[in-house]
Amino acid sequence: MTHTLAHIFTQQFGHAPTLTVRAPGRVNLIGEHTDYNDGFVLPCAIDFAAHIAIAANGSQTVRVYAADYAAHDEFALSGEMSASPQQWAQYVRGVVWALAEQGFKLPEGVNIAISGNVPQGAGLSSSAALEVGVAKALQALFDWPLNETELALIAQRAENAFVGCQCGIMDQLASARGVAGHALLIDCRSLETTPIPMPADLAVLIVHSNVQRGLVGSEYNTRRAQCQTAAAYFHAAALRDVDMAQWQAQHSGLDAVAARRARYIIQENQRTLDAATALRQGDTAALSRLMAASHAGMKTEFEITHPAVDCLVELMAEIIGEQGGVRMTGGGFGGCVVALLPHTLVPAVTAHINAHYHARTGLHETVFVCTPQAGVAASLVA
Ligand code: GAF
Repeated sequence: MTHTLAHIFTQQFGHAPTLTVRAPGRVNLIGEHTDYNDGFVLPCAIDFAAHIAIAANGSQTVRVYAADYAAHDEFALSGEMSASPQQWAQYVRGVVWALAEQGFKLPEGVNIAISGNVPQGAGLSSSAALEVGVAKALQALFDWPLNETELALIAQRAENAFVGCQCGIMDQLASARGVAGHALLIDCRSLETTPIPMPADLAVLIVHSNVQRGLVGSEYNTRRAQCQTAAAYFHAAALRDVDMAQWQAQHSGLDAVAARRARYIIQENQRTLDAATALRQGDTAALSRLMAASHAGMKTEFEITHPAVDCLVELMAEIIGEQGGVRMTGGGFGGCVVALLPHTLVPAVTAHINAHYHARTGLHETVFVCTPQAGVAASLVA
């Protein structure tokens, strides 16, 4: 992909790129909507990625070519950064804006070509991959002293303040700091990441419901506001600081919806820590219970699933049983389901979905088997 993109870059701009970057998407195994509550998440970077090719251009203009859309964007380095009507371009502009805000102003214009294969609107972080990829490309090109965690924070700032989605830090950190063959337990308060080896006998199966979802303009920001209301009610900095004993003792004065949302977050945080332990120990029965409880919580307490996604989870659980776990992954309201299961069960699970999912929902699933990948990396073009 990067080889082809380097070629496309040369065709577009009339010179070769200086370097290329690969920034992966992610799948979250458990710990949903816990990141912006300062809690814990357990994602891994996946085989799908955003690819960036870049070179300085000696002008005061940034020129961007999105190969997948055959679309262009162009903006000047001077003056206020304006919004683009093209959504993909917003991510690039947002990162350039967020870097400048942190004191990393581009010393000259750049030419950028981008391409990617992270399924969009699927809950696999195509936008975070693009943001982290652009941030890494600029950092590597200008040799700025920014580490992977700092790049992730800049990418998140772009998404929060420029694109307008109040996302947490999980997606950007997973893309920036993924470790091949491992899931990452992330403490979203300290930003400490602990790699947990994926047991060799377990496959990471991702099934897209093909219910499209969009984070911007979705209920995502509403959930975040409800969690903030609940944390303030409990006099806590974040819901991470509230435990079930406090919830039991004090929730009765809280609005019933916010109380449900808070209970889900408190329990999901604990499930995530427990799942990290279970993964370390290869305890698939525990993973099975924790992922099932996580899905049930997302369905009835946090109310972010979708009937077609619930149907997929039920179908997959029928075959997987206690040999692995299955749940919706990502922001919710559609998108993908993730399962951890023995490699040997993958054909039976996919056959079962194939036999029943379309009949029950009118939708066709898309199945991906992924292996946990390393995070973002830049390579000089020879
Ligand atoms: C989206 C957000 F971008 C993440 O920060 C996270 O909150 C996730 O939804 C839900 O766990 O991917």
